[in-house]
Amino acid sequence: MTTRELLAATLAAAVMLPSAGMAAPDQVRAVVIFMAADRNGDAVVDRAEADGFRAVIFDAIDTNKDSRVSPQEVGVLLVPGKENADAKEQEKIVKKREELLAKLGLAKPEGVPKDEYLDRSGALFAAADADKTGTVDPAEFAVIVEAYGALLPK
Ligand SMILES: [Ca+2]
Ligand SMILES: [Ca+2]
Repeated sequence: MTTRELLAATLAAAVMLPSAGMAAPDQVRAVVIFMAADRNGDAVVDRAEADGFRAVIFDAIDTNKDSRVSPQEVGVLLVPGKENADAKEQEKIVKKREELLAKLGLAKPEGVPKDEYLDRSGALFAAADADKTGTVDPAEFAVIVEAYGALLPK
């Protein structure tokens, strides 16, 4: 799985926010993302791994490498453009992007800088680490993927 594919999967998971009766493919996706984040393979994600993972995701989103992720950069990942889209279709795509960006907290026109995206305070990690062990296990991670996927990515 390439970073780009992983990113698309993560974002997709993020926008599916807490849905009742998570389908099997989503659970598989959560596991795949977990395995990618768990660099040393000890079956838990520690803070350094979580930060590293977010940095990888950030770099993949930041296609123009200006150290900010703009609504445009995220938008095309969330809702790919269509070739030969008529005005009405184009409007739909734009609307859908705006909706999802707002949901993910990435709608700021000036973009989100890397330090903000990386969550230096570790608030997201702390929230994910429900049992306060300092590590995130697959069950805790699944909650993040389900609820905050983009914040992993943010
Ligand atoms: Ca680990
Ligand atoms: Ca950028």
